[in-house]
Amino acid sequence: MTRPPLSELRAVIFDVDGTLADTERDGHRPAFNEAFAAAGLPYRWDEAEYGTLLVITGGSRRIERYLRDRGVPAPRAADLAAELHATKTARFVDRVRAGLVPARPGVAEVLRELQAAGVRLAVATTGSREWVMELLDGLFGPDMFEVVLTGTDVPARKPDPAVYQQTVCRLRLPAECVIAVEDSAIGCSAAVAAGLRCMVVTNDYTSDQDFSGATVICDGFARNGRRPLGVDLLRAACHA
Ligand code: XBP
Ligand code: MG
Repeated sequence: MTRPPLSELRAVIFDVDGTLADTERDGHRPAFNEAFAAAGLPYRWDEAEYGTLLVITGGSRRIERYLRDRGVPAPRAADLAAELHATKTARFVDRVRAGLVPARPGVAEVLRELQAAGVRLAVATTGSREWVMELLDGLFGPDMFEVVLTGTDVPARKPDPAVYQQTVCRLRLPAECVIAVEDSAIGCSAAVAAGLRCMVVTNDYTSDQDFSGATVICDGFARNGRRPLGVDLLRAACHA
């Protein structure tokens, strides 16, 4: 899709899991495993298997699919998944409060740089509201993001574009003035389907994915002492 060049970048919408914070491998994954253990279930997701399960967005849906694949019948799988996910969420919040879920290196500097340049900041995530606000407030302070929409707030999770469409709507800006920052192909598809440009900042779980819809792809916000990605790069992305 060819988009007209921008005269001005007005807002950036960030994904959370894998983008603003390193949540998945050492945050959500152990919390899921603690929930299985607390329920007396034998399931444990190791790092590699968890990576394959990330194609199913939404923790409750992820558990439900896993249970279905192991022969648990549909209604029981849905109920059990909801129960397990409630425990998982509580365990994940414990990890957040204990400071075990870090921001990605360099991302706080990028946020501050954008804020200082007058660019509005928002969040569009598939994660659940019960933990998202606590994590964002703890990592970046309570006033960093003007709009935060979560998987709890929308009828369908990424790659459905709903969370991006609603975030753009809340910002009251045309999509052409906004760029999304994502870590995964699923998230990038959601942003592009909402009419947004998308910068992808990959991580270990996503570096091999197909980002054909992305405007810019990089592998970190800051590395080897180099200046973090900031306003200049995001502006360049908008003109690509
Ligand atoms: C994130 C997700 C979430 C998290 C777990 O995707 O799919 O399900 O893995 O959080 P994205 P919950 O980064 O594309 O938004 O357990 O709260 O769903
Ligand atoms: Mg993500």
